[in-house]
Amino acid sequence: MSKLWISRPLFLATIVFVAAVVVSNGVAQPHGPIIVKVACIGNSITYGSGIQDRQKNSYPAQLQRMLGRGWEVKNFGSSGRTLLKKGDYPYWKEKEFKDAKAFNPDFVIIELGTNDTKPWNWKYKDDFISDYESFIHEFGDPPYNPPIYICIPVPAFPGDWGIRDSVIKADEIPFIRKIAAHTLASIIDLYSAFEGKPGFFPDKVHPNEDGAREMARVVYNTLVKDLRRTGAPEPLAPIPSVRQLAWQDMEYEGFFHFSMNTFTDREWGYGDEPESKFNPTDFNADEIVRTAKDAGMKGIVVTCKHHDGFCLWPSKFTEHSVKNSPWKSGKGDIVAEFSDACRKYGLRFGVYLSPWDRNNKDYGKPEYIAYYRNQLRELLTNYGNISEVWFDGANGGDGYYGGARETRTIDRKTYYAWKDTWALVRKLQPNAVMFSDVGPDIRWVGNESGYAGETCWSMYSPKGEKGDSPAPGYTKYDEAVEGHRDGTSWLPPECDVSIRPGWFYHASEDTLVKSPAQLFELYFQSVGRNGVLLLNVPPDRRGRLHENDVKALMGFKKLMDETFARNLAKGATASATDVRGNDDHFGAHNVLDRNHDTYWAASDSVGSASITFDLKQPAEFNVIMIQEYILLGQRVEKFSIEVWNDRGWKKVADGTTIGHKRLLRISTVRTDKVRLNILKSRACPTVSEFGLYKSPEM
Ligand code: FUL
Ligand code: CA
Repeated sequence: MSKLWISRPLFLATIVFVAAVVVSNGVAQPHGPIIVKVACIGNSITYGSGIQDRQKNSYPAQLQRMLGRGWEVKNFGSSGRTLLKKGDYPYWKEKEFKDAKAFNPDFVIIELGTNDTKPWNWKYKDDFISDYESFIHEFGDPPYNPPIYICIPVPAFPGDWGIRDSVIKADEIPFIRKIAAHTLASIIDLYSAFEGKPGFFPDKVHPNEDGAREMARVVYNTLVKDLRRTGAPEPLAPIPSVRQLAWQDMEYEGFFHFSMNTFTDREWGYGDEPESKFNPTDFNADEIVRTAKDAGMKGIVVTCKHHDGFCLWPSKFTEHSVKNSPWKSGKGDIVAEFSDACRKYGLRFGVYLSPWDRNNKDYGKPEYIAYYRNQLRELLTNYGNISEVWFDGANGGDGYYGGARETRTIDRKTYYAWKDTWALVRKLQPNAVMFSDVGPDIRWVGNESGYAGETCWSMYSPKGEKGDSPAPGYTKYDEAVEGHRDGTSWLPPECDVSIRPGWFYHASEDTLVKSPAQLFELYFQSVGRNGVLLLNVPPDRRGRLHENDVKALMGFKKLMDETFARNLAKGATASATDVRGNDDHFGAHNVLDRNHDTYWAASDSVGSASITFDLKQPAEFNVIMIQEYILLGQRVEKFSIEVWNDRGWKKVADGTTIGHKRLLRISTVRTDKVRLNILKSRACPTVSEFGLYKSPEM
């Protein structure tokens, strides 16, 4: 996020203006023409396999003719290539890839994915999204510099290349939509453009000359349409990164505290517990992760090592792990079983590796940092995609420390050299978000009760306890609950809380499991206040979730389903007191299209505006949902909701911040008109979605 921001439309408009001048003059400018460069990246379809005279007739060549002078379109197609790094012929390794980057394009068009559908490639489909996002990142900070266009592949007509239309339809299309949402890349839909038109594909896969012209036309139309679009709001820094957005979209994830403490009935082990105590009788990661998924969680975080230093995987660097336990005769690996199950069920997988280690003899000395990083390296290289790394803030104190049995304190600011540890994570798992009291991606919300502030900014500038520079375990964490309106970093809050009083399983707490209604309330106080809910459900000594906990999770899920199944604003008409540039692209209808990537925006000078919803018929609701288009920054700081009754507008709710999502509960009202008033905003407001719901009586 270090680059200077220039808004995409401004950037495009500048280019187009320049291009138009160049085109209309038709002659070289005094200083030589400014050329707008388009890189066409792709497989054989872009290359032009099977096209007669491909130099002239491939789609990039035809696009060049359509755009005319002032543009330079270059073909970087390479036959048979995959987007997947682990595919048989990854585009990543080609000279064309290097050349395309060196070309320094102003626009990038990516047409890849067709060869990825072959069964031997698609077995790596779990990597598709992250590989694609990394691919886009190779061109700089998306999407502004340069704008990226990603193509939904052309349909594959029945043939025998191993290319499968069913995969494009069922997997690639939703994946590409997700990628576009995360990266702000624009989509070019070649699939719809060619659906039911096998005539363009004599060999079932490659378009002929006419097909390539059609393709060029679709690309041309998309580019030109974008060029005409003016005036999206300038991003208001700081703004989220792709990995932060992906994390926030998850909204709800599971936390599993399971380790030595489960068997010793403790919360913090001293570090001297014998490995022989770790012995789950019926550990079942598959069932736990399936339950998490059924409960609506989109990811999980597992305590791979808690403060007592016991490792749930057979680390090479210590004897204090599952490898010396009776469980599976020392051959088991809890981390591997969890990560496999996550892959199977499509959940994100995160690791908790306690920086404090009460077992290690070197804790407090420089040697321990090397040890800690070695363990991090093991977790981040041997277990596939890791989506989150959880750095706890509890640090130093008494412990076993290899037999020393003493108290060791560390300097929280310097001991861990956090910047270097973070860099290691970035290198090994670039898509993972890192959690701690100070980020660098997401912040601890400042309490372990699972709630964010009613006012809750994604921006936060953590301070040290004495107002000096902060470190994990050394912050004024009370301030994290609300964040800072003028905070300099984008660090949205993760709200961690346990379904039971303790973080680890204790049979004595079996009757103290939070009720579905309590969990539902927490959901409103975390997800509904611009946070992510990280709900801990500790497996018991069997290594399974306790029946009472599962019951509560499912009861909570039922409440969510019943509440959010029907948006009563669906089908309403929306009209705003101000629409940016009177451009439909920013019109109020965008807040009802169930697409977070479209939004209503007001004009730059407008800090307060209203959107009125005409429901057409009276509806009863008690939940209101509002989302901001946070890709352009978090803006709104005051709003209210009014409903119409016979005598006029009546206020039913008000609030401050919105952010990713704001949920408000009110007593049930019945009306056919609702008004959202944005009363104060840091810059012109945006709203991406709005909903009205009826939750069951509790
Ligand atoms: C705290 C730890 O000390 C607790 O044991 C637990 O892991 C919780 C999530 O974080 O700082
Ligand atoms: Ca929308």
